[in-house]
Amino acid sequence: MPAVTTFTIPYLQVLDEHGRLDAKKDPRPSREVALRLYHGMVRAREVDDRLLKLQRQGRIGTFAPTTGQEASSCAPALNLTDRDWLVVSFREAPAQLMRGIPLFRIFLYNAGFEEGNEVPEGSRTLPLAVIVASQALHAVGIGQAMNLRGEKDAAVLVFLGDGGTSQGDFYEAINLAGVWQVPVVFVIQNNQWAISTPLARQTRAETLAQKAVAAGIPGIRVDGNDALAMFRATREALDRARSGGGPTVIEAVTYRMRMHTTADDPKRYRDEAEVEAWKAKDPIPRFRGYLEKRGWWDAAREEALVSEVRKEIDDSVKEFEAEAERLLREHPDASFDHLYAVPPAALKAQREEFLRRVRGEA
Ligand SMILES: Cc1ncc(C[n+]2csc(CCOP(=O)(O)OP(=O)(O)O)c2C)c(N)n1
Ligand SMILES: [Mg+2]
Repeated sequence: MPAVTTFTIPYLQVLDEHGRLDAKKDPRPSREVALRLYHGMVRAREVDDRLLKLQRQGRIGTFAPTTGQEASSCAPALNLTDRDWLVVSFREAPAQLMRGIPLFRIFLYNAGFEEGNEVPEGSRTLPLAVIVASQALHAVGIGQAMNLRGEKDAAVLVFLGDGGTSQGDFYEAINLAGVWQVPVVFVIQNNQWAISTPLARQTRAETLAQKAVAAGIPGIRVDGNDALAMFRATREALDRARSGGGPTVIEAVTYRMRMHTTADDPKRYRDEAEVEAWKAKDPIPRFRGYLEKRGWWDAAREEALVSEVRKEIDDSVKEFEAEAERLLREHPDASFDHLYAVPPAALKAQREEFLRRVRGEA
């Protein structure tokens, strides 16, 4: 039978696991841009380490670690202009930080304060979405609003997970993205796991990128632990989106090195040998090797960067704890606020009792 159609899914890798550069594919970022990217990745890793300690000390609530996913989160965000929109899920603190979300807000959010989800005035960044894949629809909505308003030279970058691609929201989003030709770049963080569900139980498809084919839009698979490949793929897709070329799906192949959230123990469902194997593909030392070969980095700079970032984190933790204390003092019953539009009597009574206890009256 003749084929009605055939398709291929390109794969982009610039720096392989051994740090070997494919010079023809090198996007050749300027020194300044490359160092900004590296700073963002190291900062995100240090923040993740601190979040885990704060959680273990009971100073924040549960959070979703990002270790291992720094290249696939930071590099796309680095390519955004102030006119572009950023739409994130719960595991994109590296992208949020790259975008300029103040660090203390990341801590505050993970300590359970909704104020942690506030974005700076005028920033085209959405509060993070916890409802898996819902944000893909929000991104397409923003993209279509841009189309209707005739807004040019701006794009939307949206992140979702491998598990998110099994949601109806994702298929609806990419389908309409194709029909409407919205300026949206979808980055699928294929970190191999959706809590305890491995990719093999998520889909029978060979790649997640090929899901774009059914929506009539370009799909590409990228080594998500290769900062240069992620930088190049997202830059090209965003440029195309901004110039009227429509949406793109980018599958970033990466790995969730830590637990799903701190409420979960991955040793119960995955083999530690798998985690060990992925350690060799760590995006940070791989990109550092590239910077060193270009003469842009060395041990002294590394030491200075790590101590600068740790100092910033110390200061931000103080800022977060002071802010949390103020919020609790001014509004201790905030957690009762948004449960119901019309609170049931029992909840009202609980709230009043809670407040009496806070005031030391009960
Ligand atoms: C609609 C919906 N269903 C279920 C959940 C509970 N949940 C939170 S994260 C998650 C798995 C997400 O996996 P993936 O999309 O691969 O993202 P990752 O956690 O790996 O970053 C689930 C099922 C949710 N938040 N939203
Ligand atoms: Mg996942």
